[in-house]
This record gives sequence, C-alpha cells and structure tokens, in this order.
Amino acid sequence: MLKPKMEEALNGQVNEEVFSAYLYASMVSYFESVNLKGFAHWMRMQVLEEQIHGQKVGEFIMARGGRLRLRAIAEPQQDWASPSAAFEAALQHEQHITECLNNLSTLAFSEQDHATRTFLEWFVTEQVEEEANTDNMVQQLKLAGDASGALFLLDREAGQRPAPAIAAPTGA
Ligand code: OFO
Repeated sequence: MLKPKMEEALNGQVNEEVFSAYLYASMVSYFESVNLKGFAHWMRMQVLEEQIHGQKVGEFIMARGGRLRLRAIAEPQQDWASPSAAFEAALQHEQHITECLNNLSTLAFSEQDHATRTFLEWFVTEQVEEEANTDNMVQQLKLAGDASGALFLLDREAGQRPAPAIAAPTGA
C-alpha cells in the first residue's frame, strides 16, 4: 500500500510526464509550421515515449492500491526562435524531469518504500538516454549553425527515429 506522501508525489510525476508529452506535441506543431518534417517526426516519437512514461507511473500507483488523480495540464510554450532553441528547451525540460525523478527516489528511500524505489530505477536509468539523445540533437544543431544544407541533412536523419517499444504498462 502506498503511503499518502508517496502517492501524492507519484501523482505529481504523472502530471510531469503528461505535460512532457504536451510540450513535445507543441514542438511537433512548431516544426511542422516551419516545414522541418524530420524534427517533427523526432518529437512525435518523444510524445509517444512520454505517454508511455505517464501510463507506467499511473498504473504503478493503482497496482499499489493508490488512487491515480489526474490534474490539469499547463499550457506549453507554442513557439521557439529556432530549431536549436526548441531542442535546447527540450534538453532543459529533460534535466528538470531528471531532478523530479531524483527527488522521488530520495523520498521513496526516506519513506522506506523499496517497491517504489525499485520501480523508479527504470526511470532514472532511462533519463540518462533521454538527456543524451536530446543533447546530441542540440550539439548537432550547433555544428550545423546557419548552414541550410546541414540543417536539411539533420532533419532527414531525425525523420528516421524509430518508434519506442511498447512495454507492459507496469513493467519495464
Ligand atoms: Fe522524457 O522523460 Fe519521461 O520520464
């Protein structure tokens, strides 16, 4: 059974993950609007990942006898000054999510909730990849600078990003 403090914090994380999906959906729309279809595709895959993350946390709350309480989703930013600025915002957001997950793990540890602490390990590990993937895009866009040919190639490459694997909702 989840303790109320842990249940409240995990419900907060569901909101963070759903907001992440919302933010990246807004980036899909931005990239479509500037005709960068490959980056839009990359962000669509990110939306799917975040939906899976949100669902995993929600299913875990319910599997532990807690109550999943869905909260309002904040309005995400709608426009960015450049593709670089959008990916930098995505990286900053992933760093924020890493901090949220670290705080959750610390809480699970201090509450001696080892089932939750173990569950969160998957997310903490996943964040290493999430930050690295986004940072990779930031760095490549920096290298491309104002060269439209390089941007075209990067956009084409981003369009090849595979869809995330659909895992069992409560499993890894
Ligand atoms: Fe992008 O990260 Fe979820 O957890």
